[in-house]
Amino acid sequence: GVIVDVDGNSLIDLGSGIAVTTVGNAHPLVVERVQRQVAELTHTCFMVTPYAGYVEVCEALNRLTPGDHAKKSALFNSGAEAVENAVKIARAYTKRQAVVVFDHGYHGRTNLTMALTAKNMPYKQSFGPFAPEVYRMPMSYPFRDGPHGGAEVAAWATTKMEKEIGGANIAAIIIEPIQGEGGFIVPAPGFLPSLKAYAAQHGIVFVADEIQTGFCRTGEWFACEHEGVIPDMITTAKGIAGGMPLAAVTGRAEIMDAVHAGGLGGTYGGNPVACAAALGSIEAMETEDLNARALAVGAIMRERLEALAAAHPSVGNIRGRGAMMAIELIKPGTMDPDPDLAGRVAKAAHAQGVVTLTCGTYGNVLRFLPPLSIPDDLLREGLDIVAAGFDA
Ligand code: PLZ
Repeated sequence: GVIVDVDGNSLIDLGSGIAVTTVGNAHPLVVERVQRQVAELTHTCFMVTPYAGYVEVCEALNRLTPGDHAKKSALFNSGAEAVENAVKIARAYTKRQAVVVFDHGYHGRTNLTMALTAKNMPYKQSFGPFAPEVYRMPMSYPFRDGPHGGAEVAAWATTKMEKEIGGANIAAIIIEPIQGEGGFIVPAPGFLPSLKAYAAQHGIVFVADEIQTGFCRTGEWFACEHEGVIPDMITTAKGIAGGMPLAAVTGRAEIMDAVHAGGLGGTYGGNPVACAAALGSIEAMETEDLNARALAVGAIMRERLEALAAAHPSVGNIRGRGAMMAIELIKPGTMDPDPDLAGRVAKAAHAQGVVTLTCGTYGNVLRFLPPLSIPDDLLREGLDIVAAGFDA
């Protein structure tokens, strides 16, 4: 929970390296497995000479992801690479090309994932042209939508899909169950299940991008479980491996098997050391019941953030689930975003020893995603320092 910088300053970590160190930095179970693995074997390409660690991570993913259908997994190096591969697999399976994404969505910085990502600056500006056959639909954003239910907003999106693309041409619908970089936007209840139902009706692969929300962050293994949604495919990364680079695509076996042999891969994907770290992280999550811990961390954050909102009308909205909480800042009495205030508070908190992250399409959201190993008193201290930043 504490980062010490080169000058010896201690910083309370409320960002986890962008949702990565969920089990904490250098968790003993991760360190022990990584050290053992690195002394034994650092690399052999899985496509040439397979090894047990890769298979064990895939088995864990198939077991932990929602749904009891037959599943298969493939491992990659980064979240963006996992999302790219999810698109490749969905296209091969459906023999269709169109990919649907949403306003405020974030899926990575490679060429295809830039196209999937909504926000121009800083992710896309000057970097085009972007990949074709990507269609962006309205997202349920309760704070800014007004009083529209999830099913109603989903109907706007599915009608637009039907009219502008045609359901029979859509390979995949890709959505973050809670949007990350886009502003920790939790869609209204019913939005995700309605999209999933539309996908099922039209033979579209429903892909949950759980790269930021996954692995106990929200108090469930995966955020789509809060609404009982079972995705056809799920992308994971970040929290999966306690800080080592690893990502995965897990999907229905018949979808994953649609790709020809040799069609997916890469030199390093599922590197043995990263797999050892993942097995250690997953063991920590299971033995320490980190889903329960995420809910406890979330309750502390919500209480502190509610007190903050009561004192500061610039806090327009508190939202999130479990240990993934955010506040959206506005100019009091309006709905106008206040990115300047978000930046100033983040800077003040940093100067006083707390790492926070900003996010949001309008840059006006402060997000809190501490490591789940953070002690309660340190978390409270960190949030008090953030509150002092508002007072200042
Ligand atoms: N999908 C939902 O959150 C990564 C990146 C921040 P990579 N988000 C943090 C930045 O400024 O680059 C992310 C995500 C979701 C995909 C990705 C991409 O994962 O491992 O960064 O490629």
